[in-house]
Amino acid sequence: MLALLLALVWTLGCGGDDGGPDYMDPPDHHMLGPDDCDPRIPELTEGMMASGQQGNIEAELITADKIPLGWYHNDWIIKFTDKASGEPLDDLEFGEVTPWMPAHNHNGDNQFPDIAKVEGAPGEWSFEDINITMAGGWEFQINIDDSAAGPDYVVFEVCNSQPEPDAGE
Ligand SMILES: [Cu+2]
Repeated sequence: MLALLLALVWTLGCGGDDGGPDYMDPPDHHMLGPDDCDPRIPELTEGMMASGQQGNIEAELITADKIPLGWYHNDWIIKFTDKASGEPLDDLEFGEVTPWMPAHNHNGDNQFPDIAKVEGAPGEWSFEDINITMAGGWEFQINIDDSAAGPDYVVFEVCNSQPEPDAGE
């Protein structure tokens, strides 16, 4: 019964074609599973880099509690540096920060990670409870600003290729 309910919520929660790139759209929404990430979307790895779209800030995944990416709760530590100077960024301001599934245009059930500076680790920030609610391709979108480096928009593209855990797990 729970599985049926979840399937219903799932169906309602994920819209149809968003007009995005074709490879983002799985052929059948109900067939999402381990094989549905486009091969261009990488698995999560330590040391994975993401460059801000405005060229001001670089980000590196230092570590994560689940590698590869897993369902629901994920904790990451990311190091941010000024792309021009290479200096670690310890005084960042964060705008919207969210996991996002481009194929269906949804976030992780409106749950957003808790962000904190990692004490004693230059440029490193922790993101707790990144909520990954489906298998498939995800973005971790970070809107960010730094008084020296400038504003930027950093996106980590990652695949959730794991099978869904049983309810209650
Ligand atoms: Cu989805």
